[in-house]
Amino acid sequence: MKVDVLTVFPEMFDGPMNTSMLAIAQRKGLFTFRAHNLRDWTHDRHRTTDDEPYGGGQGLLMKCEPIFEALDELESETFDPTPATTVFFTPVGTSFDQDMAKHLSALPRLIMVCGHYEGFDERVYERADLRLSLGDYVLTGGELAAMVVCDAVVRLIPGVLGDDASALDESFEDGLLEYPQYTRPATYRGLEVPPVLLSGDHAKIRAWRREQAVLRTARLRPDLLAGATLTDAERELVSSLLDDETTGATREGD
Ligand code: JFH
Repeated sequence: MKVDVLTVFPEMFDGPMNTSMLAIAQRKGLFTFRAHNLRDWTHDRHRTTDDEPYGGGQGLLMKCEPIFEALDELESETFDPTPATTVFFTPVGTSFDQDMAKHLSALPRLIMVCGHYEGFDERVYERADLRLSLGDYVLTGGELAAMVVCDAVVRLIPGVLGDDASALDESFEDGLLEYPQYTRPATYRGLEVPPVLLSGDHAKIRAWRREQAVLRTARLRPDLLAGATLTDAERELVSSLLDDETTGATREGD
């Protein structure tokens, strides 16, 4: 996968893109990343990328011209006929999630456009295949969102992790949260690892993990239960947990 980013702060990408998994993916040749300075597509002495909004109002907007010209150039690169998917980051875009990460990880080439100030002149969206947001909060620009999306997408490219990340993730995709996990030591500051995990009884461990995943989802993310497939016994377990919590009772082991 090739990722090109357009930004007025290309240096923001240096740390994340050259660290850990994203660096390894590039070294393995599974992922190519380039950050381009939008100011390289300006023509004035001050290399202006922003201007005041027509009709008045607070703040500045990203101008059309540098963005259109940069996209003209990147999309027409003759050494790379791979069609690009152009993504704009904006607080009013579709919320990024794991399904979108999977969708993007299968694409050959992404161009991500990061704005600053109060966002873009509306006409830039003529060039958008996708408008993405991370969630319902306002960042100062699209750069951090682009890095989050790169991170989530690149780990799904086959060969990037030791294991196939998407295969590994799928084993958890029963609509529930993950079960709790522990590593050595077995006792730390009086905190014990659940004895079943030390028992060596793999059937019992599997059953315990499933039960924990159900309980934890009911407690922390009850909204997810609607989309999960539970047995009748598991539904019982969930409703008894909810009953306990309204009466203030606790279950042994909680
Ligand atoms: C971005 C910014 C818009 C104006 C609320 C009411 C008025 C500041 C480019 C993504 C997520 C972003 C994001 C993405 C790209 C840009 C700053 C935009 C307004 C805000 C103010 C500029 C922000 N998930 N959050 N933020 N900005 N709006």
